[in-house]
Amino acid sequence: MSEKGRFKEIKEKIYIRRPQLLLPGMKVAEEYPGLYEYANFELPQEELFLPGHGLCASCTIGVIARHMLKVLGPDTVVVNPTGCAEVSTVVYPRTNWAVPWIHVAFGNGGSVASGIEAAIKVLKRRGVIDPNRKINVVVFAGDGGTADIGFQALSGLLERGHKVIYVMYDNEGYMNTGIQRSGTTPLGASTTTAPAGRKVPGNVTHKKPMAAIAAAHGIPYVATANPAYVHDMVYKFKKAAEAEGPAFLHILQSCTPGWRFEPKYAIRVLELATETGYWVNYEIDHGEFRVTLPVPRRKPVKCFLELQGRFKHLKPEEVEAIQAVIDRDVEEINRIMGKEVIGPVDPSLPCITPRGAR
Ligand SMILES: Cc1ncc(C[n+]2csc(CCOP(=O)(O)OP(=O)(O)O)c2C)c(N)n1
Ligand code: SF4
Ligand SMILES: [Mg+2]
Repeated sequence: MSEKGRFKEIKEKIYIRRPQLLLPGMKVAEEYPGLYEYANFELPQEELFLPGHGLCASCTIGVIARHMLKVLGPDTVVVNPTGCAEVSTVVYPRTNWAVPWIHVAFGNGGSVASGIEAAIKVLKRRGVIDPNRKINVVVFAGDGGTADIGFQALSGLLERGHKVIYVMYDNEGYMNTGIQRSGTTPLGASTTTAPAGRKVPGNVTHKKPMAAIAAAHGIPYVATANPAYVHDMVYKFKKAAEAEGPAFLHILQSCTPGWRFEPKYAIRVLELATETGYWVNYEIDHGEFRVTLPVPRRKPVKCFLELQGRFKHLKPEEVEAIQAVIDRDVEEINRIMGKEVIGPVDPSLPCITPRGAR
């Protein structure tokens, strides 16, 4: 990356090399014209993620959980390490999950899900459960519970090949405990443990590329998703459920108090993440890489950053440095795809596209 402003000043002290976003030698998928036809199925009316939860106004964890269960259905066991999703949905004696649900510690989601999947297999073999019954086992975990403390449990699950869908909802920090930095907090974001100050421009590390790390385990299905694009996200839940082994979904999730935007912008800010190329929606299906939401012309990343209080302290040259990181990621993706799937920055695009104008 091009280090500028305070990023440059602290370079000697802090490790800020950008990690690999994608795997070297990644194979590009054949064109798949049926992509959206595949996702064009009726979602059931039935709600399995029930209203009445305690998530903040406009928290997009609810959008993810609700659609996940609409696709996976009632025969789903949810393993939920502690985090916002857990503390806000299961306050004794009530629950918002109309499916079997188990609370686990902060770091052991992968291990508990592995055990449940293995137990279901044994019970099927012994005839206690109908062997033809399809039961989904899902880990629904935050970025802290996945990229940090839950990392080894996740890696074990992936290397052993358990048929588990691992959903990491990524609000880019430990939000439930007061907005601490995590391994997926982006460069330049101010958090309570990576505060912006006169010398330090907020977080000085790059976002851990969890999808690439999961894909490096050689599992059948990996994807990134964004709840502002529900159609794409739903398609990926379906693909994950159909995978013959582990599936890992890295889903960006906007957090009102952690990212500091007005609640009405919860979906807007997620749209801007994709429209600016900050977040690229892709899948790695049996090792084949495909961008599922191409962006012909990009908005400048400042559109995404400006909407959020956690980036308010950044100087123009630091915003430029973040833009340079994104430009390089986009270049890498286009190089692997062998064509331009994410277009150049077009400064004439308005940051906020009026509703109905797209
Ligand atoms: C071993 C351990 N350390 C710390 C905690 C306190 N704790 C609970 S949830 C959490 C952060 C969760 O972050 P994340 O997984 O990103 O979920 P989010 O709150 O952002 O939804 C922490 C630090 C804990 N429960 N267990
Ligand atoms: S703190 Fe953030 S992630 Fe947690 S419930 Fe509120 S909006 Fe959702
Ligand atoms: Mg988090």
